[in-house]
Amino acid sequence: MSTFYITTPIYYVNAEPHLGTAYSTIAADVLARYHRLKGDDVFFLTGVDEHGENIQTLAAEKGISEQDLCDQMAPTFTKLWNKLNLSNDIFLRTTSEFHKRGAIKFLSALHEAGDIYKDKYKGYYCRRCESFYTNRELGDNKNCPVHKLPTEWVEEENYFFALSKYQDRLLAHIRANPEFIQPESRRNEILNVVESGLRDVSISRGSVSWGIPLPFDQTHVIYVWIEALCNYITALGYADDGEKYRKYWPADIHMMGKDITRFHAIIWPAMLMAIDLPLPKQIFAHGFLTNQGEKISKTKGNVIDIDALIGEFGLDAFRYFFMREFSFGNDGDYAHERFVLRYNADLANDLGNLLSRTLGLVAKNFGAVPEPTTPGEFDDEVKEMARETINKVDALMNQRSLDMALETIWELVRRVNRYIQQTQVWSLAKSEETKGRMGTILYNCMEALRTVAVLISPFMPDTANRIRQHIGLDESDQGLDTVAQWGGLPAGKTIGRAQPLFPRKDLKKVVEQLESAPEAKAEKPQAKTTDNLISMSEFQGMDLRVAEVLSAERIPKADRLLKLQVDLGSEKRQVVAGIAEHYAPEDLVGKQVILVANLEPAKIRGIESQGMVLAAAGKKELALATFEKEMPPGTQVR
Ligand code: ME8
Repeated sequence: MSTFYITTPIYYVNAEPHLGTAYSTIAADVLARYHRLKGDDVFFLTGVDEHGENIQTLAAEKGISEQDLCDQMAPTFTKLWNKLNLSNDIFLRTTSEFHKRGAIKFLSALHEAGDIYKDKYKGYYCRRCESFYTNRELGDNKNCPVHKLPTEWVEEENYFFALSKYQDRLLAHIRANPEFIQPESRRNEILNVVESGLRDVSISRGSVSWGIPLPFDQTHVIYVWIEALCNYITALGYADDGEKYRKYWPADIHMMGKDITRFHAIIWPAMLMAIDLPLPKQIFAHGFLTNQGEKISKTKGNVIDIDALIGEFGLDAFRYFFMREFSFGNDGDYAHERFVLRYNADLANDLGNLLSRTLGLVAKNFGAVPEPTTPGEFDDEVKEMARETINKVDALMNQRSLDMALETIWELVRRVNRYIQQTQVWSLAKSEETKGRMGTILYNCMEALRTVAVLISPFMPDTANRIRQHIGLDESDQGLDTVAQWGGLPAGKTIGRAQPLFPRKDLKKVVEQLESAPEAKAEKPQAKTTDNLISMSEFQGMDLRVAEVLSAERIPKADRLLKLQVDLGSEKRQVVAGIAEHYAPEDLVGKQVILVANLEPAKIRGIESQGMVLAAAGKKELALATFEKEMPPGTQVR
């Protein structure tokens, strides 16, 4: 039996899980379930990353111990993962003893390999990422490439891993194994980074106490990222060379978001090379889920209420939507409208109708699964397509094209609906002569539904079971091999009408309801938590100025936008602002507003915007921030 070991990132416990972290974990769950369906011996790891400076700072702010903070936060993950019906085999916490012992063993091995040395490090550091960045990565403004906030100059004595030594071997490995880093865009990005030269990386922190002490210098803790990467082997019992470790390592796939590819595709494999351990077979980095174009994250306060979505659509529709709607590997912008449209089209119409039409006709005319006695036109085409669908889905799952795998299953669903139309099966009940044909067509529809149920089970486990029950099967025994042969559905089982699997939704009503859900209502300033705190230097990084509006005009075909020309004293700027629903252009001329003057220029609807005006923005209302007395344009706002 083949083994299949799949992992997700271990998530930081400084914030609760959200749609983004759920997305990675559901995708991993789908692959884990798919491989179980194929009969593989699967091990699926997820967990939480509990050490490091961010946790230490947050615990201090809350006035509790770091361990208490972790103990409070870890269950918020397990609770959501249970709700999402995830089938992970382990939930790893990095504060657990087996992980600590494993990380210590790993660092000792690196040390013994002679690849660790002590040095002074100077560089730009982002505290949120807990990561140093090079000038090249930062660009001119020295802002962190992930958070877009200023980094700090830090000088510190640390231990280093001789990453540069592994540059050539790594390059050769990436080149020789096209599957190693996927998708292709990420592979090219990593190839570029490695080709342009690797620098050694720091692997310890002397200034942080919340971590695992370095085995060879107890005054330092292991840098949280290095320790976190070890989780992929510590979870298997690497500390004691356990049975699982010997069975499942190397991992078949490390699944993650594109933000953390470099750690996984460069540092982790190089460290494994250093101590002669096999490398993971694949690093797969999917895209970001965004909300109005901005990455969804707890610190940005733009999360989407998962409970409200599951309450409205049901868990399986939730899992389906996120795996189907966005091309896996690319970014995807969430909108409630997209969810309702996709739900109505694919689930209520295509799949829901197929089941209810088929079962309705069977229940009314036969009362039981009919015998397929009378073959006829289109039968072979449907059978052939069902068989091909199984193979195509397998290829797509191996390419991690999860959305396309679903699309392929839905092509079959739509084909069978067309088969019902083409054969006009409902009209065949008229005479005993045609009833044999009717039974055969309906049998084929049920048999196709049996195949569909197995194929969708990794994505929608409960729906798959419900379909199976409806067509007279029990929940067990649903491996891929059970649908390899057409005709496996036994005739004769009593069949009743189906309750609608996915009742249709009213677009307008549902969107309105979701927009008034508790998390959607929490406007950003109110959503402030301690995670949102920024340092004085981060605030000072913003250049706020008095700007006087010289002219304002509407932008054709953009109901919300106005184009403003503003006077900044020493210069004039053009700004695109989303305020057209609240201000008439003529009322703005002469108004003094606050401009974020050092924002990167952006193109909005093809028009360059050189800054941003500040406003209080509620759900329905909006008011520009102005001054209580006139000030010279260009004056700094502090
Ligand atoms: O980086 N869209 O933890 P983290 C899609 N502890 N995926 C998203 C997302 C979004 N908007 N937001 C987050 C860490 N993610 C480290 C990992 S692993 C050895 C250590 C997902 O809590 C995505 O998988 O910041 C991303 O890579 C991960 O959450 C980051 O989680």
